[in-house]
Amino acid sequence: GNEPAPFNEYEFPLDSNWELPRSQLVLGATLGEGAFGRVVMAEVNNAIVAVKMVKEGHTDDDIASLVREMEVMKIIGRHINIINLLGCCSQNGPLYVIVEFAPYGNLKDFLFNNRPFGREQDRDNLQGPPSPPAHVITEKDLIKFAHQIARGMDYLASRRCIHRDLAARNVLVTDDYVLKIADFGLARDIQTTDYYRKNTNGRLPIKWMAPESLQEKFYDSKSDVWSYGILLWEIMTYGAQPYPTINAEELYGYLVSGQRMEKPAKCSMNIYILMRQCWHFNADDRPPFTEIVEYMDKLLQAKE
Ligand code: ACK
Repeated sequence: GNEPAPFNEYEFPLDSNWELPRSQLVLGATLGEGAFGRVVMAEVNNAIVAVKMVKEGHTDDDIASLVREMEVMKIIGRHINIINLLGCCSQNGPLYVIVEFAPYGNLKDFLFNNRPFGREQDRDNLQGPPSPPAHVITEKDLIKFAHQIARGMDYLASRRCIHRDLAARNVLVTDDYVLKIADFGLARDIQTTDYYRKNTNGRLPIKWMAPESLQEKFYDSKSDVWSYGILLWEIMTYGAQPYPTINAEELYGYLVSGQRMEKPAKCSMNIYILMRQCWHFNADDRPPFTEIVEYMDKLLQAKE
């Protein structure tokens, strides 16, 4: 029927490696909501954490994908540049998946809100004049950001994890400018996802997709490398909107014809060369994340 599901409708096997007592968890403000899930801030033993849960009106599939996401996180293991699993509450109540909290939110908004130049031209719903940036982000910081994301992706690729939606909106910012890739454990049902529909911010996720993903729904680490190239472009523009003049229907033709985004004004040629390598039409010609990490190591050493 349409009755809301009672919260102990589901039973999960107890995993004592990860289970935390519910009584230790104090739930706080909602950080955000997705299509099927909600992320809430919480406190456990004086530490701030983020808790993922399903929303009211969820389906059995929503529960199943949250469980799968948690199991993927357990299997992948820890790395500094990913949002790590901390524990769960799975018994006698709603499923809570407890992960690291990122106090500065997503990278796109973080870069945009701390632009050292105009924040007027590109904002969707800017109200009033922007306040001065709270953080000073230098060009070297931008390269360090790109480096950290490459290291996180190299780790995920080594664990056979394909992200499928790598973008600045899915990278979170924590203390000391440590970046963490989020949502890598999300089961993405590519067949049923309508990539041509705008997301809640009015953005088209297709602009991060490799040509083979657009055309054949094919994803592997090399399609993640393509998306990494778009993410590099987002970083070097402090959170601009990729291909602002191209609509969804035109994008594939634009890429097939060999056209690519131009070098952003504040981007060094070394970084632009890397972007262009990530955007090779032929996936085999794109560098693996291991090589991207080495390339960035050298760039940073040269800046010492
Ligand atoms: O883009 P945001 O500001 O950052 O809005 C989304 C929202 O919750 C739904 O995913 C935010 N969010 C997700 N995971 C975390 C986390 N671990 N720490 C802080 N915020 C998070 C995300």
